[in-house]
Amino acid sequence: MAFTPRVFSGTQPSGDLHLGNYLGAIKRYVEMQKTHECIYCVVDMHAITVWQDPDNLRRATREVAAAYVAAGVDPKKNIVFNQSRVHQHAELAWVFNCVARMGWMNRMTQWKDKTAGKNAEAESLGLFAYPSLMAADILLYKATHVPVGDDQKQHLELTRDIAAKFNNDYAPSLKEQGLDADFFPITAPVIAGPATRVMSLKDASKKMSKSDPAEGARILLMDDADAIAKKIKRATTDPEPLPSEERGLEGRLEANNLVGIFAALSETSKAAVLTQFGGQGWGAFKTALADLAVAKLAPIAAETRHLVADPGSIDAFMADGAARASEIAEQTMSEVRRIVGFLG
Ligand code: AQP
Repeated sequence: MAFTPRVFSGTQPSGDLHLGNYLGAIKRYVEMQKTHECIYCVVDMHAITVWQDPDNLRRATREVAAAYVAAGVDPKKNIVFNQSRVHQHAELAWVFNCVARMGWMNRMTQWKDKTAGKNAEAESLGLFAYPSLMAADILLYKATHVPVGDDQKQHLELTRDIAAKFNNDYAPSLKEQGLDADFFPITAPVIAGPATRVMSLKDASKKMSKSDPAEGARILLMDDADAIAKKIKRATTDPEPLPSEERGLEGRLEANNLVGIFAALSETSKAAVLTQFGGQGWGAFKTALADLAVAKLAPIAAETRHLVADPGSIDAFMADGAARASEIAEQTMSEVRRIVGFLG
């Protein structure tokens, strides 16, 4: 069966949004709405896989939704909502917990990275099962495309494995129910562009992340011009000037990261950035990068602030989005209940 092209993606309200979230995900959300039917979720159920203060979670959930809209997502044309309002996400995740295998989950590098050097036994069961809920988020809407950062690639592969195993395990039931053999699509990750993995400004071997204790490692979407300029100025670099060609970035993690950020923000390629800055020192490049980052991020921050000042309007568009999402979700879930043999 040919599936209607449909985009789904989500971001956790688990901390302040940073440049990696913007370039790897939110900017792509805006681009994809031009060509696709899109569903953009604030994945609050994922956020509580690690402890969240309830008041803070409410604030962050509204702020992430506001940032989507401030960045250019249209909540009327698309569906924008918070995950917990559509209970079918949890329901399908349970079915997928029974489809996915422990071995698959154990191989997830994000789980391994997040628990490395820690007492994994003390982590929540939710953190371990997170990729199964992510598969449910996507497949509930039979999404064909998921724009994400490179760090989510393995979770997308797991989503495909879960879809394939479900379709296979329940093949006789699908036939009996008169449903297509490929009930769930084999979803394609959309990971493209010069900044699919934005790295820490302090240690370019680590990805820029919300949970990094080093504040200077990430640029926040809500940082003011001063903070952005300071963080870029203090970003770790090597002593060499910028290379003139892309292959000169090989083995130069910091240079590769900053040039990638410049290219993504200016919607050009790394090669084009190097044509402009090749042979120059870091001073001029960092000043130009700071100016560019401020020019691109400041209007989004200002609009986000404007939107969060009226939480009622954010709640209203998310309630509307959830109502529209629920219709699709219930259609899928009512079929899933029949397929697996639940009565009622
Ligand atoms: N550094 C990054 N570069 C490119 N894309 C990134 N994303 C996250 N970090 C980068 C993408 O942003 C989207 C939302 O991510 P998320 O909030 O759902 O989860 P995350 O990957 O756990 O985000 P963080 O900020 O890195 O949080 P922690 O500190 O908890 O690990 C996703 O599409 C993600 O790929």
